[in-house]
Amino acid sequence: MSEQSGQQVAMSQLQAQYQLRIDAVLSQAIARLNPLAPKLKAAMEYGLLQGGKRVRPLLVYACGDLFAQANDTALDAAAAAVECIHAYSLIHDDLPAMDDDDLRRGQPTVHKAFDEATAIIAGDALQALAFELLSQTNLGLSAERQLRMVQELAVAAGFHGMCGGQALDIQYEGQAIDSAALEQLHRHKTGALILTAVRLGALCTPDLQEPHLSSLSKYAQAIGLAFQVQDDILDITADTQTLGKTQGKDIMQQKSTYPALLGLDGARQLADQLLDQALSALADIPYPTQTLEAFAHYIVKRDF
Ligand code: GRG
Repeated sequence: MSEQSGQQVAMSQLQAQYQLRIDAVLSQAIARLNPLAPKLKAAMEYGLLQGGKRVRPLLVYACGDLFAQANDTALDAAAAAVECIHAYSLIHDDLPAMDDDDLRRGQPTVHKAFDEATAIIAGDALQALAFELLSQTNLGLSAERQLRMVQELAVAAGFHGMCGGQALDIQYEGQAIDSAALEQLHRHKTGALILTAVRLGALCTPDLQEPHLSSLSKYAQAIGLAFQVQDDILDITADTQTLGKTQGKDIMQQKSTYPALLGLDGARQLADQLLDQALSALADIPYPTQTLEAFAHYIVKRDF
């Protein structure tokens, strides 16, 4: 087996391990909800637990596991909180008022499987659940550290992060924008939550050193943008069944994308440059970063 395929096997085993771990944590969080509103609970469970690559929780775990003193209870809470925000964003993004999509993760979207009102409330409740999980008092971190984490997640999810990016996406629909505007959009819409996943994972280590957090943030910013560049490429090159969501949606909605701006080869080159940036940021960290390196490769080479 070549060194690279050996790394890929190790990476997929680790991914499977982290996926089982986050799925168990998320299932418990849903199971703990009382039966007051069974339809809402079912819609939350459907939006949260019906597949998904779990990229963001995997980043939380991989960053936490870099450091020997990472707190596992806090890592589970942070990973679950980030995934709840992500699941809420997908449910709302698929609504008729936004992307109006019928398919997500190979299944009917939440508003199709349930109804629009339930999908809106399920998204809202998942967002609240994220903060409920991250603000639990038994995580074993100092109150100051935990407050910092709650605040980072709030900023990443809100106006200065994902919601701001979503607003830009809607604003730019049908317009040709330049690469600076496209980058700004994606650094908010998808990049902010990926950055926060990495930072929260690292912040689960009580004596984390700020220079290490800063290098990890550079890594996260590079893979966050690379994730989106690859998403744009896959919207053209992959099929609906492989993607589990409607292929060609960007073109249909006249969205600016990296392949539209740079051509497919130009977009692939950009993804490779971002991969290099991510890898060089890791070089500054004096811990074994193989998992994060493999993860950066996966983000750029993934096919769904
Ligand atoms: C509704 C406030 C609000 C925000 C929505 C993230 C987002 C903002 C919309 C998603 C639209 C989209 C398709 C963005 C492209 C990149 C992306 C986030 C893809 C979906 O994430 P994956 O690939 O999904 O990690 P899975 O299903 O694997 O969890």
